[in-house]
Amino acid sequence: MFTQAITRQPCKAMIDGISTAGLGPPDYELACSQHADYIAALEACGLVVTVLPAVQEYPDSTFVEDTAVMLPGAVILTRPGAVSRRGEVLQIRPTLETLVGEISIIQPPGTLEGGDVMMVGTHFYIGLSDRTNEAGARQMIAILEKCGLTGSMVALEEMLHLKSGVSYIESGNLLAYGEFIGKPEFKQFDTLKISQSEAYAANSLWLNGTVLVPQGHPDTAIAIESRGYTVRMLNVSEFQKLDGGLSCLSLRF
Ligand code: CIR
Repeated sequence: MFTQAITRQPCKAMIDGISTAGLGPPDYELACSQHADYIAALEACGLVVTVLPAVQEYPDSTFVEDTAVMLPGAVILTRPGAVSRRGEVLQIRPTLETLVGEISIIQPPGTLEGGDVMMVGTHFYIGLSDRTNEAGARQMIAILEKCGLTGSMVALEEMLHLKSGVSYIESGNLLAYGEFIGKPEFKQFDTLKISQSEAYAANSLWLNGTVLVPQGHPDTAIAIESRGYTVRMLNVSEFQKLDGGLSCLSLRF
């Protein structure tokens, strides 16, 4: 169960965020209103939400998930592969220091972004992507092992982050899209296959029994509901324009 989350308000500079989506620039005002709905959804799932102020210097800073990995009683500060995002880690560090005991930091030449990390109980899958390299993943696995946890690497070919295409929704259930369908690393899960037309919903978010699903992906919502979950749809269109999904907008612990 999650009890807390950290989010960061979008900044006006988000229109300059990194994007490959081809959906046009985000609307800042609409993004703020969608962000407020997102916070309300986290609260409705029982989380106490810390909302950090916008940081204009970092257009992508609302995607706090990439800056840290939350472990039980500890946190790993990342070193984003996207150079323009590295300073976001310093911005969030003081908040994490007040909330969590032990802090570890990914060191050069390692790179790691939280979007590449998927937690399944005490095991962490780490995607090797354009943003997370093997040196970063190795460092993370060493930190996990010191905490009595485990990690393993999963190579990515197509997606931005591991969790752009795969989400663990607890109880053995996994959402998977594209290159992740049928991956041997995930064969022990009961996989719910996400179709091309609903690819963006592969990044859905389990929160204490409820699954947040991006609005406009009805087949995914129905499939998740049929497995006994409560589904809550959220419109995050302005974040999708920057390649960001539901998980990217918070750190949960
Ligand atoms: C980026 O390219 O870094 C941002 N525009 C989107 C980050 C999305 N984060 C995530 O999937 N965890």
